Amino acid sequence: MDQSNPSPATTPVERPCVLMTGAYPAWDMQPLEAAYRLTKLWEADDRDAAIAAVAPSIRAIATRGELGASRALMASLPNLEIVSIYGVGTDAVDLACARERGIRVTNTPDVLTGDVADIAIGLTLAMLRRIPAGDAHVRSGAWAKANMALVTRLYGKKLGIVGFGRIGTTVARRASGFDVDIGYFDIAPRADSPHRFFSSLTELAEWSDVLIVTVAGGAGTQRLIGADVIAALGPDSYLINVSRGSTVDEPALIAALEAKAIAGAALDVFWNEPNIDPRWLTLDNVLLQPHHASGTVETRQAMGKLVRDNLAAHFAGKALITPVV
Ligand code: 8YV
Repeated sequence: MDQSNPSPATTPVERPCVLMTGAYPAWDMQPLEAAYRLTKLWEADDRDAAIAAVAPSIRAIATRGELGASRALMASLPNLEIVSIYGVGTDAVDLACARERGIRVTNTPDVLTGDVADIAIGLTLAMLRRIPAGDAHVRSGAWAKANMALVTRLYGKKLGIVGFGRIGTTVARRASGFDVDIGYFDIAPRADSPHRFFSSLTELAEWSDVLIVTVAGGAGTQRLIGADVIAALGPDSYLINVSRGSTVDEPALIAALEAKAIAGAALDVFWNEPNIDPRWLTLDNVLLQPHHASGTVETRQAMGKLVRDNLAAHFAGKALITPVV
């Protein structure tokens, strides 16, 4: 057989160029390396120079929820076709810019809902029952000298949920097993929910012993949990945030915690992550997590697969699996 003219099937196909804003786990990086030519921004000493060197060839951005893709980044990539987010939040991607340019955007909804709801419940229990303080009490040897101070119970309490979408409704389902009263705030009541709807966030905060924030981040929810809502919670109530740091007025929350104007706050998300306000570290009535609500092996594997499947669908000319734009 004549080998001089390889058949089209054996002609190497040029791998599309993908810009990655941040690292994914090794189990994603390997298949991504195999399918695409990757530019890894986190490895670049000079980020702008690294982008400029490959800009015309980049057809996709693979990003993470908190890293997103700004208008400036997209503007520097003239042949960008798709932004695929490893995360459900789209707030860090300039969706208006994507729409203007016909750039597709995908995210990873559903696969992380259960984990985020789990951490909301976990943070609530850990905060009210002071589980980290109990651990410290045992480790420090303080237990031999005195019993730990008494804490407060979860069951029987009033639990308010801000944002009653996928994550909020799943938190409600989880919380139902803890014998709590559940209320929620959203733009409209949900006909399929037995729980009490509040059209006023301040009224929900006044009613709640624990207020769990699950609402999506973005311009529309920026500082939604403001000084008024925090004041309405009062000195015996707790705030739990698993949404975005941007949804809470941080200076107002820190001031309320310092003054013991609310009982405590458990937070997975912050402004300026991961370089958070140092005042958080000085407070004894907070429980801090490193934006890790979706950080289980199972969920991160599912998120990575969904990013890869969306990119593969796009480059195969097929329908996107979880399109945002
Ligand atoms: C992830 C998130 O922590 O889903 C989101 O919007 O912020 C998180 O699940 C993040 O995207 C992983 O980097």
